[in-house]
Amino acid sequence: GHLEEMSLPLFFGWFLLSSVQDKVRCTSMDFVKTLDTLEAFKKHFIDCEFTGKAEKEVDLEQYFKPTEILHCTTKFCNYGKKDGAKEYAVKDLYGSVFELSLSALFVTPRTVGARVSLTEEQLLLWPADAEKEVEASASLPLGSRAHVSLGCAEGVEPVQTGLDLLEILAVQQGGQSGELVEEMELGSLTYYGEGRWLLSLREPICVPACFSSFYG
Ligand code: 2AM
Repeated sequence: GHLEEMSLPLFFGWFLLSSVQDKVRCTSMDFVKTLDTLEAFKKHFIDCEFTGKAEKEVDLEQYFKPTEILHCTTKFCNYGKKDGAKEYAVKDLYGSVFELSLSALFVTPRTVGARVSLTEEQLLLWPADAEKEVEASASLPLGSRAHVSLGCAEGVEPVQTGLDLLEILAVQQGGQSGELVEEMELGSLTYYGEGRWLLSLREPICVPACFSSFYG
């Protein structure tokens, strides 16, 4: 009945503990600020029409609206309406704290996010169809979509962050290596065309995160 359906959350995921949220926000803000100062970024920025207005300068800090609760979605259930929501049986690990490894930061004209590299144990919580929902990424390894959404441009839905990551990984897998733009303090910055940038972190950022759910 109606009540039963309501007992499923909007989504399950790993929620970054509040003690590390600020650190991750600061790191990504620094990255975005640095990107904004690079000549290569300004050049491509105009090419790809980040804003739709080629001439206009953009302040990336203003451009992306920050995500409220930093987390890595595992299963999007949509209160039970999503396929497989009921079968997502994860009760025994509910409330456990895991250590997530953030291995890259990425920016596109739509979103900014952090890639999460999942361990074997964490992959047990990863839905088998997460990558298959997107045609271009169907052959990517399980867990490729795992990310923490850090911000979205005005009018962009949060689901877009994972789709943007999958697009970048599909370009990588397709044998296009991207254009190495710069060795930065945090790692190497690569441009994948169409306004897509990925900073591969030299040292992954490890953050504790609680496996739980969000009802909203
Ligand atoms: P996110 O994982 O990139 O942040 C509520 O909207 C949360 O569920 C957000 O965290 C959002 O994106 C995620 N989400 C929304 N729709 C989704 C979908 N169709 N598939 C997977 N995750 C989704």
